[in-house]
Amino acid sequence: MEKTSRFELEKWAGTSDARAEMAREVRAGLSRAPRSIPPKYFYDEVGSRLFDVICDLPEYYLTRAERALLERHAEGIVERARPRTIVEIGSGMARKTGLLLRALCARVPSPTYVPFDIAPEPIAASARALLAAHPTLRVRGVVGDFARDCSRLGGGAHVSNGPRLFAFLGSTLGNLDEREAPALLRSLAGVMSGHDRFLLGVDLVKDPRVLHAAYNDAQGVTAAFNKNVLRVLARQLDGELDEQGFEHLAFYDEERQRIEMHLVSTRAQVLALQAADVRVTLSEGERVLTEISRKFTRDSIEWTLSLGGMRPLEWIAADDGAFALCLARTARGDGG
Ligand code: AVJ
Repeated sequence: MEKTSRFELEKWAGTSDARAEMAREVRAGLSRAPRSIPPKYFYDEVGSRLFDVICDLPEYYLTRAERALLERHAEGIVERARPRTIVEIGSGMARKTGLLLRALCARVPSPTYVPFDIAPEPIAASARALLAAHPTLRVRGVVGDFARDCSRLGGGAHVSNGPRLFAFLGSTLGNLDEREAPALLRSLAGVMSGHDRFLLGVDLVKDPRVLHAAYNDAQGVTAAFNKNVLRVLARQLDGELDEQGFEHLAFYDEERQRIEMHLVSTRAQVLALQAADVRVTLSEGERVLTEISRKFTRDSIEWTLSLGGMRPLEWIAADDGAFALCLARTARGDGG
């Protein structure tokens, strides 16, 4: 009997530093104008569960649109990219990765999946299901912050004996602004060989009413998801925050081609987080930006990729133009 474990988990984010870093980031965001909270802190256990519910909402078309594209194209993508390993940036619950992994496992004898996420729980939970479904698969999870740790995917055992497909799905790129998105792509391009490929899933510019509805669902799940970040901060950073004192606000900015999600203070109040040394006075109606969710066109994504040192190879859009997958490679000339 072979005893080697098919599941390993490596932590690149030390838990004690993680809290200090959260305190620093939250303090910085809340003291700047406009005030903001980094969106990665939405995803505690409750937040991850709420996001799961969002993915199934009738208004939130993104997950279904991307899944439909992968159902149709995963095999072709894997056939052309020829990976031995799939690295998923911001893997979360890996809701749609199974489609790529099925194609991978059908092609290569010892396939590897590297889920990379800020939290260990979703990695472990999704790995269990994927390992059961794919008997030859090996999972080597990494807990880290993709905005900081991607360059480490270039080290040691991570440069495996074959091409890798880096997947960045779910339009998570949309959370990053015009400076952050190219910076992340550059850090990925820096660890990619000429044989590696990058698969990006992005939400597209469309009728503002459709976008508005996707972030203002009738059941109020998105509102609850937005407000939950207050509980995360209160718990992690020793604060007292009254959810009642805030309202959910999400709107589409047509000029900037992005959804902005805010928490609006319903009254004058002090937002105090002892462990982060935060004491901020919010006036009635004052907004705290909790997330941007950028919407792209083929042009704007190709421009973003080029700023990030990547060259687009293939554009696969849904027939109704709701969502797209883009396959790319590093713009450097080596190999591939
Ligand atoms: C996971 C960042 C892609 O921006 O649509 C869903 C998060 N926020 N509803 C998105 C989210 C509000 C989602 N991403």
